[in-house]
Amino acid sequence: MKKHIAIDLGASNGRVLVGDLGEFEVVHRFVTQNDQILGEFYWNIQSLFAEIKVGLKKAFTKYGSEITSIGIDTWGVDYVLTDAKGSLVSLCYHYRDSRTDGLIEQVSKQLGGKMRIYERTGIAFQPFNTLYQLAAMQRDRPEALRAARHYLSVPDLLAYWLTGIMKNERTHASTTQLYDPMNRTWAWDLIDDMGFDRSLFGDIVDSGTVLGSLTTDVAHEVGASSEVSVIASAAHDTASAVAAVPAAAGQTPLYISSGTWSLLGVELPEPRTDQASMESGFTNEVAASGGIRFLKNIMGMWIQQECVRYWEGEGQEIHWKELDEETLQCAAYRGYIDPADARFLKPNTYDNLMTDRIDAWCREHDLPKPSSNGEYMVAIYRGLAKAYAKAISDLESVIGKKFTALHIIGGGCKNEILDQWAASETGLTVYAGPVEATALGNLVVQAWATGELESLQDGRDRIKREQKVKIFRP
Ligand code: LFR
Repeated sequence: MKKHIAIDLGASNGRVLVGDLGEFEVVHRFVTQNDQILGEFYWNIQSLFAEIKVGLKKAFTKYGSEITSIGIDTWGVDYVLTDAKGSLVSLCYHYRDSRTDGLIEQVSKQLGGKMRIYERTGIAFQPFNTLYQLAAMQRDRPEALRAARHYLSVPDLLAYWLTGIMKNERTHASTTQLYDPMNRTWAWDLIDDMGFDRSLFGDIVDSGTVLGSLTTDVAHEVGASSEVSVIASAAHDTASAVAAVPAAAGQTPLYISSGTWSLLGVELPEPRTDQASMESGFTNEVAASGGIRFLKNIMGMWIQQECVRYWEGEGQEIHWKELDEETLQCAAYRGYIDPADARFLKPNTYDNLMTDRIDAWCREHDLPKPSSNGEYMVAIYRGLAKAYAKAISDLESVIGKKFTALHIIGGGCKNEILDQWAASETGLTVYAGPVEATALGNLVVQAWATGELESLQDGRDRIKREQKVKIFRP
């Protein structure tokens, strides 16, 4: 099989991977840098582009002309606006920036209520959705919004910087809460009612669309041949991950794409925008296949990552293996948090640390507060396992289906404590793996686009055959 490059950017780190589904190699890993500048929270987008080029160079140095295409996926909802010539009109905000606080209520009123927004977009109400980010821009930086001519998601922008071609990829567009999954186009009525300029929103292309080749400059810089094409893979990372769930044809696998977030759900042929789906917090994002990822955002490894970042900042050396051992020794500690509590969404600040928020939650719920790193981890993992169980029972009642198995895919499935606790709390058999689901899904979409796979299911079949999965029983 031919080789493809998957550029896969998550909220904590990114990787550039070369592979052909059976075998792959991560040639470059890097931290996805962000910065807090004068109280606002941004992605360091140029450093991400620089790291991508480092990865491409390593890939082409090693695999040269075996490589036929490149695809990019990133986290959802974040974007930039450019002027007519493609320059950014503002920095690239991080979705955890506070400027959208309170905007769900305000925008919902302006647009005639939550039910209308949900019926038109199917997207669950998260303060970071692109809709609220653009509303904040309209309020705080109207001149910048007026200067803007193009909306590009983060992966659309990175593809543009590689090729000079601007398109809006569909799975990512669907995360904005300005996309209409029934008519498969932008939700023009909401865009009009918000007073956004329609011309900002460009052509939407399907996952698997060949965008074009690298610009001559980039090709030269990274040592690529001119035949390599850049493909809009499933540009939303979760859509890529779901494309790699190792499930057989005809199944409706229940999955958690586990990383900074835990995205729990199923695939459905059509969106579900009834009241029960809205009230239980389910979202309808577009899948690589064009179907619907009906899923719930559960705060995932983020809470743990912020605790560890704080401890490391205080000079503690954290080794994951030791932390896991300590966590297991603390399993008798009975505290836990509700990861859905909004207080856990934002990054540490010196006067509002994640560990303090966990203490406060336990205090308010008459639970003992954690007294060691291990107990903090217990509180987080137990809280996550309980949140998974609740989301699965909500899902079962909304779609009227019972599950017996749960696929946990992505980097978070390396956490075997959580895999086991998830099995025990949900009563389901957990299949953990593949770890690199997102990058593999990205490769699958490219192999499908270039005609090496007949269908996305063929990709899943190969992953099922060739990638390692660990089983955890309740
Ligand atoms: C996961 C993810 C989720 C999205 C969140 C914010 O990486 O893409 O699907 O809701 O990040 O963009």
